Amino acid sequence: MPLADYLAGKKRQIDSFLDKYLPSEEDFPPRIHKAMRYTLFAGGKRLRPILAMAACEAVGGEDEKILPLACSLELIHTYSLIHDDLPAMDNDDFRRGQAANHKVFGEDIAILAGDALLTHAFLLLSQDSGLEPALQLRIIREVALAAGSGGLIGGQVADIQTTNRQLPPAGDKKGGAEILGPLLEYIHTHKTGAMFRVALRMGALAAGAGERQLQALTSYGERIGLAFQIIDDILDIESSTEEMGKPQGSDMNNRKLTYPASWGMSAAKRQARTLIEHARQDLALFRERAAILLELADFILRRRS
Ligand code: GRG
Repeated sequence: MPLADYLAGKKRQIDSFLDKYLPSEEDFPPRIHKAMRYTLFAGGKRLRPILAMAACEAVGGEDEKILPLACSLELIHTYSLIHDDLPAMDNDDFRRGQAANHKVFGEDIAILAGDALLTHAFLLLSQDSGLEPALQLRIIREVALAAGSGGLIGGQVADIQTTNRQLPPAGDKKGGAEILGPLLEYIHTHKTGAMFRVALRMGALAAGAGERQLQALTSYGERIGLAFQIIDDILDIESSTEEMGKPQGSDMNNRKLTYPASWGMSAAKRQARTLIEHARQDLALFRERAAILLELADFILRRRS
């Protein structure tokens, strides 16, 4: 099946599940439910749940069985986007092609909409999934760790703390590279990578993966997660330089610590290509069952949005 059809089919399944699962816009108090749905159904790619389902298939599991668990990742991801756009964080006015949540509902409701999506994620994770309870508990713990201060939130904090800070340039003989390299890697592997990593592990664990399979999918998840973020930074710069009067990407304007800003565009592109190549190699043991994950790795490298 062509990847575009696979992605569209999975997105339909995920959207339909989330639509049935979330409180309706009319449920009291309607404003919070409208705000939660506003950003959730604004057209995200649904990559994290799709990766969880594809990992489950690669190990030989039935991906539909983990649909609810996988959807919890989209709730967490959407909460992080809503909070990231707030004036106290990245202060972005647009998200997913429409006005940011706080621009429509106000900062107070946007904060609460993010909080509610995060809370609903764990409600969903704790529903009876048909998995062995100890296994489900392990998955819930892994998601909590990935979303918490040792994962997504930790990465966001390091990102905030380095934004607009004077850091030594990468070529600095007094240790620019030594400071920048680990910091950059920490931000990327945590802010973006942690949710990709746990998506792959969730799918693998739910399908009963053995240790070698689990390690291979973990490594694949870490590599595509890092590549995804590098590509995101490259796209941010490229999309802005294409626009008149906007000479640099918003991350550059905010002086964010990114690969292209620190190492240059060509090195960043090379790095992303190498990561995807290695991620593809991680999949060798799954043979033909890895077809979709192989295509997803290429998709991450090729993506334009
Ligand atoms: C506020 C705790 C907290 C974390 C924020 C997600 C995040 C961390 C920041 C968003 C800023 C950003 C642009 C990060 C780059 C990587 C990323 C997460 C991009 C958006 O993910 P996509 O492309 O988005 O999967 P869609 O809309 O398709 O779901």
